[in-house]
Amino acid sequence: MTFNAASAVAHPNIALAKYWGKRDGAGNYPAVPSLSVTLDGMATRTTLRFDERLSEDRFILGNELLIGRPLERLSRLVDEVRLAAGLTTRVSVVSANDFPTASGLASSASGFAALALAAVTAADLAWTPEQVSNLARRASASAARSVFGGFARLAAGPIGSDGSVALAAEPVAGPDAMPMKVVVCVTHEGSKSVASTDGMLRTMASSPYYERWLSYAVENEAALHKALLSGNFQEVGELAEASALAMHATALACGVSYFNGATLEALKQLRLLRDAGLAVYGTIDAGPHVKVLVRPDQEPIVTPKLRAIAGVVRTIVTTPGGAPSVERLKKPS
Ligand code: 2P0
Repeated sequence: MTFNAASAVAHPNIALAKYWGKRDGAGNYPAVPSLSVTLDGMATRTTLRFDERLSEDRFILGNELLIGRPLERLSRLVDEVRLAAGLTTRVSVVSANDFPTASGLASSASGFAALALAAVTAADLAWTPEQVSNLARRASASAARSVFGGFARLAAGPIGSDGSVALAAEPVAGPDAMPMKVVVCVTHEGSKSVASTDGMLRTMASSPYYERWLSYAVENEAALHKALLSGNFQEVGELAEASALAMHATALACGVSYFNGATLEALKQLRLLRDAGLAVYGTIDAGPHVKVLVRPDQEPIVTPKLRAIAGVVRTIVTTPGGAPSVERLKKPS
């Protein structure tokens, strides 16, 4: 019996310039470019084993055995690896996040990045990070960015492709390029109300502001990219908050809402802290949590104020992080 197994650890990323919306047709290509920071301090660990005794793929996420659509989505990614490696063997996968799953804390980004890396390594494919990123993107576009550490960019996808054009994220700058802390304000411990893919598809189909979002997101990402490379923290923060607000306004206009009361309260507190002279900026993904960008020297002042906001359950202080890691596992003796 062959023994092919690998274990990967990947970190979530937070888009500073947001991806929201897909190209029409196959391939899961984003309609807009996005730019993210990968975070230390939160991780998904995934162990994958090709196992000839199995007749079906078996995935355990946390303590849950996956069935139905979530299982099919994971199996589809592994199918691409099997095809490339000439394998038909089913896999057993055990994956765990050390932070809430499917709640807007980018667990699909770290989850699919870790799965892609573990599957490619276990199958003995000598793929480049770009190939792994392209594989992860097809499952979940934000995952393409978590294949890289530091700051990473994912371009918009081609128009009218049948899905066969490769599109990977690209590293833009290392984790030390812009000193910052990202304080995650957790405002709810459960799952989010609308899955991101569904929220995106509804926004594309019925938001009156979607066309404007498409052009705005391109301008915002280009400006943010430039501000990052020139080391202008304030401009990066302002553009990141603007991207998140524009994305959520576009979604809200057709009834796709991710905010709760604490989300709005946290945004208000950020405005008050800025009025008091602190450089703090918020960003929100497909969930109610607010991630706050702050200069490292101001973080000890800001975090207690964030924790005191009504509805903030807890805070997680993170820094820009490194690329994922992977190890091939040896057969137990
Ligand atoms: C992002 N989000 O750029 C944006 C901002 C959430 C808000 O990418 O459909 O799980 O699997 O490609 O990547 C979340 O959506 O969506 C996301 P799919 P994904 O991080």
